[in-house]
Amino acid sequence: MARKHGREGRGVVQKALITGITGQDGSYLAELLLEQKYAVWGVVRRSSTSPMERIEHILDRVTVVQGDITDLSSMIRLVEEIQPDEVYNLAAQSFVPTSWQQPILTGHTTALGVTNLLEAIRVVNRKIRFYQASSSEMFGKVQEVPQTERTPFYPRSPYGVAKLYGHWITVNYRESYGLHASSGILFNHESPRRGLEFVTRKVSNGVARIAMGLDKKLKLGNLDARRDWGYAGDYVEAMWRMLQADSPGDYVVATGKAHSVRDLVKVAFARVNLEWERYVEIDPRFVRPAEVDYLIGDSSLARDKLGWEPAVDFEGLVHRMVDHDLALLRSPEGSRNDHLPRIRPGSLEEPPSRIAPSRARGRILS
Ligand code: NAP
Ligand code: G4F
Repeated sequence: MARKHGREGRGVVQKALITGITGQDGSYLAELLLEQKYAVWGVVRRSSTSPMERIEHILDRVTVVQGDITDLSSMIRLVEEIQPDEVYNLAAQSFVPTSWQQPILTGHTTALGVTNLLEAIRVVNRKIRFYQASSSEMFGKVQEVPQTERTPFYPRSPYGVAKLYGHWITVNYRESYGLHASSGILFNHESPRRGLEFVTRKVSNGVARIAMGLDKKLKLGNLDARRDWGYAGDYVEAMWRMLQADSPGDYVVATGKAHSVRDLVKVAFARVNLEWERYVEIDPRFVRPAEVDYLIGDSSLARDKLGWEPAVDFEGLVHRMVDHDLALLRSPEGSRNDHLPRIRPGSLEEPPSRIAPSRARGRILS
């Protein structure tokens, strides 16, 4: 049975530690926990530029602490100092194409990083509740439609393989040490805060730029891939609910509806009354070495046991994102700076796939 509210109602302020607080999900989760009257700490890694864009509006209400998920000593230090009631591990190298370019870094961060945090909890206080951000990418070449908690995994990228390690080590620490450690197998979830390299935001931003006359074309990869896309604001609530349940578990979190990248493009261009066929071009640089063709989740368990359900549907999500990017470009900052926001050719969204060796040589595939 899920607790409906944090323990603040019982006179004790709950303490939460979030890794990945500067990311899309971290920012929404921090907002949710603040609403629930938690004291929130967020782990931020040292950088020469500020990564605080998504949490600037709540910086006065969260405590930012320095650490890196790949560094066990900083994880132990933070857990020891803060003594959180709940730890949410959202930190990861989360962009699938980058995982082919930096497979070892992806393994250190997205896989072994999970063990660092679990070790910190095991050593410091086994009563701390733990959430692991697992992923539908673990289903990869899907063995069953729709995917449930019992569907066998078949990852198709170094990222998917790393997430699978993170998933199983969470299950293992639960079973080995009795930790309240839960794994949310979340399907794709998006928002206006999504990174520009992911396809939904690339499309919403591209459509807004074309509607404003700033770009002429939008270059994409595989339009046939299908995803079960939901809204990030809805999905962080499922994370929280998992840690309020009496016992830990694994939960698929999904809308149960799949759409193709082509559908996404159609809905996004229709929002600004443009015909997508005139603007979209296929660019083989964005086709992946191994694709995940079709993800669709069955979240019956999360609905039954956690009382969770999504509120925003696919069209609502795409409209929200396109409207946001249009407003951003029309804002004083956007109209002054043609560079805002824009994905530059040769930027991190390009996978190394299908690039002929002669072209790849001498290029920085960052
Ligand atoms: P995101 O926007 O890419 O955020 C990733 C976060 O991890 C950022 O705050 C990043 O910090 C931090 N990070 C990366 N490497 C780190 C390190 N070595 N030490 C500490 N922090 C580090 O990802 P998201 O979309 O919010 O997703 C959150 C989590 O859910 C990720 O684990 C992702 O793999 C997983 N997930 C996401 C989805 C989805 O559809 N969004 C679906 C399933 C699972 P910087 O700001 O410094 O880069
Ligand atoms: O938006 P994407 O890059 O997301 P992807 O690979 O599904 O991964 C996201 O969801 C996972 C959950 O399943 C998370 F675990 C992961 O961290 C991340 O948040 O690509 C979605 C689909 C792919 O099939 C891709 O091939 O869109 C296709 N696509 C087509 N053209 C493109 C493009 N993707 C990107 N990024 N850029 C394109 O130009």
